[in-house]
Amino acid sequence: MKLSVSGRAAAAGVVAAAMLVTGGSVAGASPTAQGAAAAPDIPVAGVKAHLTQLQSIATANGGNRAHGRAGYRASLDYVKAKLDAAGFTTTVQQFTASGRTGYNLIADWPGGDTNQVVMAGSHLDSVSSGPGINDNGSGSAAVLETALAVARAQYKPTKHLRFAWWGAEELGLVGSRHYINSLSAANRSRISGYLNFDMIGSPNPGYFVYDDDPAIEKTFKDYFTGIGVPTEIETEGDGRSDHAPFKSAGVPVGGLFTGASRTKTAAQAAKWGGRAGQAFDRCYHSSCDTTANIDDTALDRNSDALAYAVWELSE
Ligand code: DTR
Ligand code: CA
Ligand code: ZN
Ligand code: ZN
Repeated sequence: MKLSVSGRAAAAGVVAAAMLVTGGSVAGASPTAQGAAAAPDIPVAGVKAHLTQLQSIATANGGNRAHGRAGYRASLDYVKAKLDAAGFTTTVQQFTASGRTGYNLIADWPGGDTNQVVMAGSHLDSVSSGPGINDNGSGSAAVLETALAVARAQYKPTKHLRFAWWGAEELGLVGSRHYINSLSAANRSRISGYLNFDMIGSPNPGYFVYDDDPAIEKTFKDYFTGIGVPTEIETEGDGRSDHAPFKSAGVPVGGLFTGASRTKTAAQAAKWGGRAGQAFDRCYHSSCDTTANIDDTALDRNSDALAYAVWELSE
């Protein structure tokens, strides 16, 4: 069942009305050499403020934000309220998994060519054993803050921007698969790319770029080259996060990852810093995946890379 309520339209009691995007320049962005608008810096303090809220939600709801639990729905309501207030058209998509009701949150930025949809998404659910701040509050908060940056800039890209927060990823990519399977073939073909962000603030971080679509991979690698940070190809996750259902449907995909339970090598520590011989995230799927389980530099760099890619791929 789909409930479509837009922020402004909700205030007027009208469901899912498209909003007129007022004119005006793209504030807060400077043109690049090609004349296109450049992405603004994403304030890591803003991203961390969302993580603090998600931590509070978990603490108030049995210590987790898992599918089918109160903490998940409270997390979704928090993200949706921010997006409605910023002028997005939001849709809550409902599904059932393991006998419990799950929800995806989809947020469309009005305007742009809806035959060319650029999507950025992350799963919002945690495991039941902890608050899931790195996995995956980090991706969810970065996608949210980037969407809010689009609104702050009143960005008017050529392509249509859509942001998504998935339910029940930890049960096996259930929410994202429900979304892609619910689209008509025509609407699936309108998605020109899907960018996935699942664990992008690991406390002993690596900088991994998905190598699925070459153009998307290059976009991310160009960003990291520009800030002098070496990257590696992400090899742990084929099929292990929400980009997989999109890839299976023929949508070009990409994304970023800072590592989970695998161990950082000495060579990786030499180029990235951190602790060789230790896991990238020793609190993966554990109760210690709290706001203390985040590397701020990794979260900042990946949030800025996310915004860079959204601007570059949608102009
Ligand atoms: N499946 C994710 C964690 C994960 C493990 N490997 C990768 C690679 C790329 C993205 C995510 C992951 C989870 O536990 O949510
Ligand atoms: Ca930043
Ligand atoms: Zn997980
Ligand atoms: Zn995850």
